[in-house]
Formats: sequence, structure tokens, C-alpha cells
Amino acid sequence: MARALITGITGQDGLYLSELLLAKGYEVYGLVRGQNNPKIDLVRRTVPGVKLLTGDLTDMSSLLRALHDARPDEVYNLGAISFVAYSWENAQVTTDVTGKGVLNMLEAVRLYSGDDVTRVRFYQASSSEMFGKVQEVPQRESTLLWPRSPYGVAKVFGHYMTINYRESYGMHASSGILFNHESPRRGPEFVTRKVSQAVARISLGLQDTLTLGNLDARRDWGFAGDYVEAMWRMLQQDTADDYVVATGETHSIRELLDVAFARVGIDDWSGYVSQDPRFMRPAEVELLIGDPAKARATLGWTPRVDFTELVQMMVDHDLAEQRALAR
Ligand code: NAP
Ligand code: G4F
Repeated sequence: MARALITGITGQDGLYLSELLLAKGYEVYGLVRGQNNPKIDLVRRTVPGVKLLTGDLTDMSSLLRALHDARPDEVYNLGAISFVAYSWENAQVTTDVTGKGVLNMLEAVRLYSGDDVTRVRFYQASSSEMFGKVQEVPQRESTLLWPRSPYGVAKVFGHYMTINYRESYGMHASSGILFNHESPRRGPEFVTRKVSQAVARISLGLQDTLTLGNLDARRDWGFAGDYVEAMWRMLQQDTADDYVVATGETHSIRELLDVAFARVGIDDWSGYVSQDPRFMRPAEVELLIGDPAKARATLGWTPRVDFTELVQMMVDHDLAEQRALAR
């Protein structure tokens, strides 16, 4: 039975990935942090088969302990402070967790592996946020990185460290440059879920308006359940490498609003949505659109859920959830 250790198990991707690996017969271990983390209950309810270990990406001895307990064949490093807007307010802690945390995990895996450097296969959750002020359209693996946020800078550090450990030590370390991926499990601080929750509440008469920031930014949005499949496929390759994972389509926040409001029968959302500088960023990533050709050709990966289906899935989920909460 293959064994996997996942950091960031309490997050959106951690839940989908653990479901995927459990279904494939893996023994799955998840790293959880904090002395009373409320999301641990969610993990226990959603994926009861996962074995939980305590640790923190900023604490290398806890990572080594987790590796010795889990004895994994594969490590998926999904843990991060992942909210871009927050990263300006807390740049140092974002750097420590999202950037230096990757080095801690790589070094822990290297020390744990001893002479057998390829004993553990390593996946790093890199991000399209690294492209920032994009230097090429669409963005591919070779596109110059130009991060626009402390989060993006920290991800660039983790990305290059992963490549460096592969090139320096021969580790089987791959980096997935994933474009935005969403689901009903997305945190409510991210724009898709903020919109789907608000649209559900507005249609049920529980909320009057929705306040957002920049409506013109464009993202390449896919479904998280599809994207964790690409992570797994990367670690099944004989050779480690880096891959862009994206749909190849881009949509603005306005288009997101069109589809979400249309789902509840509202064609003109202008009276419900306002803008507030509070939600604008000091430096915006205006356009993301990925070229997933390499993932398609080498991994045989293609997304199954398109943009409209994704937004409708999220609105439908939030309608059901808000109805249940209102009861
Ligand atoms: P998420 O829902 O925000 O989950 C982040 C996870 O990181 C949580 O489980 C969190 O645990 C954990 N974490 C935070 N600080 C930690 C620390 N100090 N030590 C250990 N774990 C820590 O993020 P996601 O959407 O699932 O994304 C997964 C990964 O992919 C992240 O690295 C993210 O940056 C990256 N990524 C995401 C996207 C996307 O569109 N979703 C795109 C590209 C890359 P707590 O419960 O303890 O807070
Ligand atoms: O949903 P967002 O907060 O996601 P963002 O910044 O693109 O980051 C996500 O995707 C990255 C991959 O590219 C991940 F690495 C990262 O961890 C995270 O998962 O914002 C999307 C867009 C931005 O342009 C933002 O300015 O939506 C715009 N936006 C407009 N109003 C808003 C809002 N974003 C949020 N969160 N809240 C608003 O009110």
C-alpha cells in the first residue's frame, strides 16, 4: 500500500487530494497545526480514513517527526498562507510559511531520505500568482516570473527551491504551477466563494448587497477536484518536472457575477454589487490565462468541469447550505 503525507490537509485541496488518494488505496497522513484548530473536525468528518499528525511548516523538527511517523512514498506540500490580500498585511509570516516552509519541508525530506534521495517523491504547490505582471500570454512553464505580492514572491522562492533540490540532490521533486481552482470547499475570503455565498443569500432575502474590489481582473478558473488529479499524476512520472495546470480560458470578475446571478434568475446584478477600495490590492495581477499543453501531453491531464459548471456548482451548494442554516 502506497503511503502519502499531505501538508495543508485542512484546506480545500488537502480534502480533495486525500479523497483521491484514499480511493486509490493509499494510506494517507495529514499534517495539522495549532493547539485547537477547528478545521480538524472537518477533516475527521470528511475523510475519516486520514491519519492526523501534528506539525507546522515553520518547525522543521515537527516535519522530520511527521516523516518518521508517516514513512511516506509521496509528500504533497500544500500548506501555505494562501490568501494574496492578507500577504501584504503579514508579509513576514507569509514569507516564513509560504516561502521558507517549502525549504524546511524539502530539507526534512532530504535528511529523512538519507542515501536514497529518490525514496520520497515531493510535490510543491506553486502558483500562477508567480506570473504576476504577466510577461507572456498565455503563461507557460518557461514564462518569466514577475510576482506582484508578498505571497507571489514567497511562492517563487519555494518554486525555485524545489527545482534546486531536484537539480542539486537528484530529488524527485515536482512543482505544479496551478492556476486558480475553486469549489464549494473554497474559503469564503476568495472572490468566487464570496460571490457564490452572497448570491445565494441575496436570492433568499438574507442579504441586500455584495461589496467587492476590482471587477476587471481576469482569472483562469478551474475546479479543485480536477486539479488534485494533476498533482497525483506528476508524482507518478519517472522523472520529476514542472507543469502548468490550467483550463486555458480566462474570465473577469464581471463574468463571474453574470453566471452566478443568472443561476438565481437575476440578469442585471448592477443594483446588488458595489465596489470599495478596501478590497483593491496595492498591486494587482490583471490577467491570468495558462497554457496546459505540457500537462495534457505528458500527464494526460485535462479539466472536466468548465467555468459555467463550476460557478453553478458553487451557487447551488451555497443555496442549499444557506437554506439549511436559515431553518
Ligand atoms: P487553503 O484552503 O488556504 O489551505 C491552506 C492550508 O495550509 C491549510 O490547511 C492551512 O492549515 C495550511 N497551513 C497554513 N499555515 C501553515 C503552517 N504554518 N504549517 C502547516 N500548514 C499550514 O489553500 P488551497 O486552496 O487548498 O491551496 C493549497 C495550496 O495550493 C496552497 O499552498 C496554495 O498557496 C496553493 N495554490 C492554490 C491555488 C488555488 O487556486 N486554490 C492555486 C495555486 C496554488 P490551517 O487549517 O492550520 O490554517
Ligand atoms: O479569489 P482571489 O482572492 O484569488 P487570487 O488573488 O487570484 O489568489 C488565488 O489564486 C492564486 C493562483 O493564481 C493562488 F495561488 C492563491 O493562493 C489564491 O488561491 O482574487 C481573485 C481576483 C483578484 O484579482 C482580486 O483583486 O478577484 C479580485 N477581487 C475583486 N474583489 C477580489 C474581490 N478578491 C477577493 N478575495 N475579494 C474581493 O472582494
